[in-house]
Amino acid sequence: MNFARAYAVSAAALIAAGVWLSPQTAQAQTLVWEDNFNGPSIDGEKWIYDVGDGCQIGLCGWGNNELQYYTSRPENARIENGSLVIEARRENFGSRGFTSARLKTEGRMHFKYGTLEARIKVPDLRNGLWPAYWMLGTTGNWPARGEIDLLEMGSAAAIAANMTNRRVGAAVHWDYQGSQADFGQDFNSGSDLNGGFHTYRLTWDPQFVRVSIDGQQFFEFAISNIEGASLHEFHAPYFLLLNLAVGGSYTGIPSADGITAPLPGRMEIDYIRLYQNPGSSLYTGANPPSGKFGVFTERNDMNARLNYNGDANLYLWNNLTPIAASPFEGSQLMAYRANAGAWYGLGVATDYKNMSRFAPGKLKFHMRTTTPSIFKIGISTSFGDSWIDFVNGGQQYGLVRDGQWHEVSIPFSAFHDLDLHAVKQMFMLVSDPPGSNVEVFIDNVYYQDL
Ligand SMILES: [Ca+2]
Ligand SMILES: [Ca+2]
Repeated sequence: MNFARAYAVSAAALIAAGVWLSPQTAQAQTLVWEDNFNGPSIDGEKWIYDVGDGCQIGLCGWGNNELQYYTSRPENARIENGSLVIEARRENFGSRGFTSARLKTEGRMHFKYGTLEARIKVPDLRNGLWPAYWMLGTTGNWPARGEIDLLEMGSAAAIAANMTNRRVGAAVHWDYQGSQADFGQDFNSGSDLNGGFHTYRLTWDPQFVRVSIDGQQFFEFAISNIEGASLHEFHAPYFLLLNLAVGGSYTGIPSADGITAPLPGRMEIDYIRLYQNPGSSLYTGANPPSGKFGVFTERNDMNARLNYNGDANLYLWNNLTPIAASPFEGSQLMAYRANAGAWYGLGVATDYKNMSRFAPGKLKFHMRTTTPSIFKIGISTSFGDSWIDFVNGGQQYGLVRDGQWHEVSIPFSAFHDLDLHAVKQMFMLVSDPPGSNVEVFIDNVYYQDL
């Protein structure tokens, strides 16, 4: 109610200032991205999975004590009758008693500002199912990356109020002076929301984040006080997530015997459509590079390369001291000493890069070292980290540990679970603690597409 009054005041002020935006203006937004889920299978150009129970990234239960194991199997996520189906099942899998799926557009579709409309059907949630249609910021650590929840159902409070299938929550989470800040509002429907499709709309502009169901707005959050309320998170790009969790802190159900919802339970998404105005931002990984892509090289035969004055950074993570040495080519190289007894590592981080055209090709670099220790070379993507182990005496991909420069050439097909559509760290090196001090030199790092 207070929001209705506030809205009337601001509308009057806008009219007085002569900047009232007519509904026609709002409708003039352009459709810039959509998935109608009408194809034969889930579109890997638009979606990637989070797989597992979260423990593999140190976040068991995905930070919420969720009970399910997320898979990328069709049992848990598939296209059916023109909808994306996410199915939660009762089955033992990877030490968990339930399976489900979580899909995201990370590295495939990021946007800032716009109108996002989705048509979604939730299953009978009673009790313990937790469907979520939400967004995370593309940069930084939670909560400083920002989170916008557009649909969550099955909360402990809704269960207690006997509103499990009728209450929808929307919320935002951000960082305020180093602490987590939250704001949420609910919609209580007069009838059950499961069993039928409903339309959820986000309208996001530099002033407000608003969410409606079937045209009825129930969430509004003012974001224009960027400095005062520390709201930078809501003026940066986000990606989408869809999942159907089982149990967990939101539901207040911490163990399998509390899950009484009929299973399998299916969350269905008919479509998601994004409309934007000029000046909004959209990333879809369009026009990906090919040929040779320079990661750390000065050679002039690259088709494109990282810009270390732009979005690329070389990070020394641990136990690496720069030393003077001659490069393999050009004027720069990675040249470091690592002390005995401690792990060492470095990484080249960038904004997301669509490197999918390099899938049939190779990661190439020159390396010079005498270390007998085990080290690994990795790439970090929206699907996680992927590593190739270099064990002395094992597969060396061209490296000889004789203190001379050698070209190392690793087929991308040798990396497991590599999501080249969304690369975040293009080159990583990590070593077990060496037995004695070592020197490591790397230069001429690039991706080649065949
Ligand atoms: Ca559809
Ligand atoms: Ca160089």
